[in-house]
Amino acid sequence: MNRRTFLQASAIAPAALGSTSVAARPTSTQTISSERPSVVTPNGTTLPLRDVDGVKVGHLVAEAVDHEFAPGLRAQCWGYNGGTPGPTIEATEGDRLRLYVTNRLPEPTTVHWHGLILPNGMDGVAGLNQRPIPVGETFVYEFDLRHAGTFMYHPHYDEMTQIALGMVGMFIVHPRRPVGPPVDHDFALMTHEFRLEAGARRPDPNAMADFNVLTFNSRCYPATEPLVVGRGERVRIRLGNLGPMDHHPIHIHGLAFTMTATDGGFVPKSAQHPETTVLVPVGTTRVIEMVPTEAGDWAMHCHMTHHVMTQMGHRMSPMLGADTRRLDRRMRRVAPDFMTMGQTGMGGMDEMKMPVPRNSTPMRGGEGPFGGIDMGGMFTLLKVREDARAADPAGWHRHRRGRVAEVADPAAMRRDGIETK
Ligand SMILES: [Cu+2]
Repeated sequence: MNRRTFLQASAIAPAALGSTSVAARPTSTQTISSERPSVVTPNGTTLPLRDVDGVKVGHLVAEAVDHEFAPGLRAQCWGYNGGTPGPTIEATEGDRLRLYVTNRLPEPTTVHWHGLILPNGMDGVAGLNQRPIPVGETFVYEFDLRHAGTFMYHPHYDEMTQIALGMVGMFIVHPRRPVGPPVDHDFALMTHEFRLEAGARRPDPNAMADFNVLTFNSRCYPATEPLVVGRGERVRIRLGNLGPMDHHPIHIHGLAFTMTATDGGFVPKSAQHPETTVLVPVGTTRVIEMVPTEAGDWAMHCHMTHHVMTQMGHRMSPMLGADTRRLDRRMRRVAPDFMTMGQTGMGGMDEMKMPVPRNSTPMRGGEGPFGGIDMGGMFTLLKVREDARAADPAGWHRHRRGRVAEVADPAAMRRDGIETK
């Protein structure tokens, strides 16, 4: 495979995205072992690796990418091989890797292989371990994968700018001999955050707080591809956080999971405990495993409430509980469409479909089976189906009769002694 076919292969996925109806397709181009599933990177790709005399050879191209976070929200980001995050690197303990890195950015870069134990000269810290890769130049990294785990990669030159614009990726090294029970699904999800002013074309790399585009694999809900799995199947989700500033407590509904590994290694069975939320601090990976027992559409999201909104303006006065009728009457004399918002909460915002500035999607989530889902940002869906292979990723769970919360029956309320007056 020459460089052009590499680039074509990696360019397919970003172009095809942007809608939740895109099937959660397998992204790996190589079968590493017949017993285990390849890692699926929702909304992402896997780096093609070519065997050359026993060495696995890959090519990363650091470059600007025209990126869509969600329908209606695009930005000029930086990434690898046409996308942010970059392609997931997937190999096996004991492999020797030769990774070429071409720099098509307007400034130097390097790649640091986060969590991997390597010869010092392969560690990628500009100035410390190597000279930076000049603009237009290709450097080569070559090392043995001595240990298995869930790692990441990112630049270690002008980290603030390059990481803030999206230059991150996952690096997965499967163990030679399986650790723990075999899984049926293996997903990789990177949390990230950007500051993108409404209407702006480029994320602000100087932001330190008030990030307003919170993402899984650089997508905001509803553009995050759902994770479709079978009831009773064993599921592994590898979470990685290379965001600039924020740690993310990732919560999954409908099940409990255990953390089986970090980027430091595998967690001994005796130290694993059940959780429903896992904190993924900046600069770490957290691998969780679970066996969903309940079919349904289960929310998976960061539990920081401001991280499940997209481009919400936070610099507004709190209106909750305010009586604004007189204010509204007076304001309408000069501005007939005037309307204050938030007096009863912000829940209806999503459904008002108010005009928004160009290239922005404040708060907007997606359309669910029961109406609007008012969460955007770092939100995705774990769809647990009886038959995951036959399931339509865009479809919704079919509820059994009487198994959905509904308006209460007055006779039943009387019977149960419930009074609402
Ligand atoms: Cu968060």
